Amino acid sequence: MIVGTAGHVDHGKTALVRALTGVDGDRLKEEKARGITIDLGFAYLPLPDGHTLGFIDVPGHERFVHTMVAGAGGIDIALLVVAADDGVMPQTREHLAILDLLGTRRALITMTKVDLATPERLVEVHAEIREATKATAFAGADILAVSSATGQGIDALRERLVAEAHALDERSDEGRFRLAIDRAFTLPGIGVVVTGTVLSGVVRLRDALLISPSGLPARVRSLHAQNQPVEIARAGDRCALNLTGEGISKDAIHRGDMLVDPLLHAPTDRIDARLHLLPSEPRAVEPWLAVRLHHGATEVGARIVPLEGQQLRPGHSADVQLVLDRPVAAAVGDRFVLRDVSARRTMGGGQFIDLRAPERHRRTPARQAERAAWRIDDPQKSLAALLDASSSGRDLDAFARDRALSAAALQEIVATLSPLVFDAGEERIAISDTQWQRFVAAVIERLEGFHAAYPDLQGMAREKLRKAVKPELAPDAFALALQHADLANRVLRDGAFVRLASHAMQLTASRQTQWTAVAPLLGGETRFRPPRVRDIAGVLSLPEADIRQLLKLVARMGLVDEVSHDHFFLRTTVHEMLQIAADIQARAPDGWLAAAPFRDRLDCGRKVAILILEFFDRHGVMLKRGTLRRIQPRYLDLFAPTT
Ligand SMILES: Nc1nc2c(ncn2[C@@H]2O[C@H](COP(=O)(O)OP(=O)(O)OP(=O)(O)O)[C@@H](O)[C@H]2O)c(=O)[nH]1
Ligand SMILES: [Mg+2]
Repeated sequence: MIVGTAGHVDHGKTALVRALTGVDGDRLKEEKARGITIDLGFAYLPLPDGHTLGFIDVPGHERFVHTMVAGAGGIDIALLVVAADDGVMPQTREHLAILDLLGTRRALITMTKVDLATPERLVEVHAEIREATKATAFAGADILAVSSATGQGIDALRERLVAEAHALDERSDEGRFRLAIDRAFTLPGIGVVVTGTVLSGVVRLRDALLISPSGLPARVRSLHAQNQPVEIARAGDRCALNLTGEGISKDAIHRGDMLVDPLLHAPTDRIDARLHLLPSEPRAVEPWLAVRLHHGATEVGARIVPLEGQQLRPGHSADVQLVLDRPVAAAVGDRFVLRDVSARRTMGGGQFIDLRAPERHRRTPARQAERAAWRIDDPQKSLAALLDASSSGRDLDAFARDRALSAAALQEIVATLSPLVFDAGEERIAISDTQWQRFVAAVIERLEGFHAAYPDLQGMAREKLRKAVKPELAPDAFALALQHADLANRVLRDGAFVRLASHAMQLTASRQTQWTAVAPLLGGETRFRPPRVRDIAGVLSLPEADIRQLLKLVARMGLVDEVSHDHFFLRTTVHEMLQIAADIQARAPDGWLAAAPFRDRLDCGRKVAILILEFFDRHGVMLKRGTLRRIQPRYLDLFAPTT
């Protein structure tokens, strides 16, 4: 069990930890000289039953509140220290507020220095403490009277802590490994050591991990939990890890970094969160207010964008977007504390909701529904709600990563919810049954609408369709979705276009009129050397572009083929030419098709004959060797009339 001290400067926190454990947490020369705590202190008290009580001793001075927040993140129980002579003071209240915001559920309150106060004073301070804690999670906590100077009450307090340790539920090891680093230093002969509290999961010797947000790889060479060498450490343990790896050095690692399972490394600088603004705040939070964000052992500048209304008033809670000065390593549900930019006061705090918050459309009802879904504690219920709320399907691995879920936990959830999953390489996109039905209906409806509006187009551009349909799937997932059995027979892909299987292209009335005029020009005697686009336009006195468009259209319908640029032949003519070529080849003694006899039979001139043969080459109908060609028999029907 990890105990964290809290309380105003000079109220006797360090002295109390020393009285309980025999260890002096004030290690620094400056701390000794000034008689105050500056950095976090650590002490361990092994118990006869094998348990170890770990203590994190924090500074009380108002200038070091950021250090107190860094220390208070991973504790199991808070030990609030109030000096009987001084009574409740500003940092007593501020530390209380911070513990409350960090979600600390257990606390013991000690009234120290009782040797310095009269019995009347003790009664007074007792009442002050009750008053100060009444609106916090520690309202009913016991208040123990102690003196580190005389030893009064120390044994009773220790026994009480031992009882608390036994009553504490084992923390679950579930989830992937995360540890908030609060110290990094080098030990001679050993190397780089980091310390911190394991927030989730387990860590073993030789594990490969990452420092986040830097992304530096590290391997665990040795491992201590509660000051004892171990092979494995788990959530709730206070660890010291000797790390090795290229680039690992004391200067490359900082307080506030996270040591994580490599799969969890995905720093973020835009987070939607639930924020509670303390009632003591002088002003409401307005958009883009600059603050200091404290999370785990890290501290970073941030700006606040209220998402419900334009302001957040003191004493109220609301969803906000936090825009960070630099990315941090975080998980959904993590607690945070906000302090003002000049680091004078604690303003409020709360919990992270969504680590991948969008910059735009962040206040829409759809986003509100997504945040509500993320906020659900139970990961299975949360994913179910997210799948229903999602307007785009949900990347399963990103979901598991942001909640630090193990592979097994994710698998179990997916097996229970059994959503449709599209395995699109990097991503596995899940979509709920309801959303899938909606998607299928939307695809069909959109294509029907498109075909009705543009009967002469072969179909809708796939990317355009993807964006027009809700839920909007990512491109890879969308391509897979169109192949799903529910759609595969009804929707066809045609190059970059998508159409309904039932759709047959039709010309509009005006196009039909044009085609009726153009078609005879392509047939008849001159069908093997038909006029080009420009010639047709001249004959009919129509714009060239119009004729080109018409011919491209009827080409898609299979009535003509563009043999070379702007030179369209009737499909029946192309078929006929291929038959002629086959006939020539059949009669040739060497079995090869030459250009000259082909030109002679078509009477189209050498240049056009070559263009026609090259057209066949492009379609793979003919194999060319030198100037000769051989027809691939299996392609003979390529231009045959469809029945
Ligand atoms: N008489 C008496 N003095 C005490 C007691 N506890 C602490 N002190 C004295 O009070 C002074 C401050 O004690 P610390 O333990 O350093 O106080 P702290 O809360 O750790 O202070 P910061 O860490 O700087 O916030 C020291 O001179 C202690 O010797 C006590 O129970 N009785
Ligand atoms: Mg101290």
